Amino acid sequence: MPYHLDLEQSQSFKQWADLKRSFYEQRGRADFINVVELDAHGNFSSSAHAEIKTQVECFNFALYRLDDPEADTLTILKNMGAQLGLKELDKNLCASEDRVTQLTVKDHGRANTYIPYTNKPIGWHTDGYYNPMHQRVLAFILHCEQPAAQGGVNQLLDPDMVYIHLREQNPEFIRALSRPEVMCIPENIEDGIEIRPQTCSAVFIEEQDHALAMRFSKRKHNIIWSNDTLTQEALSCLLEFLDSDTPYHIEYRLQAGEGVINNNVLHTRSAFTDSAESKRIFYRARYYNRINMQ
Ligand SMILES: O=C(O)CCC(=O)C(=O)O
Ligand SMILES: [Fe+2]
Repeated sequence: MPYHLDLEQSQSFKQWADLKRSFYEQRGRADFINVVELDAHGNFSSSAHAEIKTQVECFNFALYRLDDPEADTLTILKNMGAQLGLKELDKNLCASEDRVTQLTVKDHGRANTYIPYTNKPIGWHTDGYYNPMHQRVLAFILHCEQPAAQGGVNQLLDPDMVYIHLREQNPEFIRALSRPEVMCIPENIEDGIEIRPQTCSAVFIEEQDHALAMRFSKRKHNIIWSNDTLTQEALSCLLEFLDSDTPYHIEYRLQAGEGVINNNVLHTRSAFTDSAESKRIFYRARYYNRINMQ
């Protein structure tokens, strides 16, 4: 069976690349601000269900807005996760018991050494790029309970479009970045105790049903890349694409009650400033499976 991620199948790849581009041509960047409306509890109406399903199939993400949310955010996120076919939540080092992380500026404890808990910008990454392979983060929901007074804008980029760009530049870039040891994250040791073992992985990983997943971070600190010429060239090409502006780079500033449902797309966050009235409160729920809607 020919399929688009097989490097020997240039015809299937071309058809898929053209189809993906056509989705973005039909939608247009400006249209992404037309987010899917949900009720206060995050229940999907049948039209919202169909809309989210289509958008996730085309772009790997969908933006939503809750109508005047009242229930607590954890309950809403779990409700949405269930409707998206998302099951197992990721156990994060800093997540609370129920594995949904609240992201706010925290100024004490271990958390303050992790950039997400500061007001600093975060560069291009997919979530959980350091997780062990059996706990790959394949989807997450990022939800805004309250935006910052200023800044805190997210950019989103569908990994499929990154793959297409790299493969069109040089299919060998894909081969290099699909090697299972191309990117290594050293073990995490705190107070002499290993809290995470070293993990090596590919950047591009083929999941079930030929879905593409990506593990990546632009951070230089604590990532050891293969230093062969091909990998280094592929990385330069990837970084150049990420830092460029294409029709696939979607920028959005989430407002209170809004969020993004996604198959772990690449994303960034700009720096922000909190005020007493508007302290940025975001939630992040990570899952080990992809969005799966009937
Ligand atoms: O705060 C945000 O907008 C995004 C945070 C993020 O990407 C992360 O914590 O992985
Ligand atoms: Fe993230």
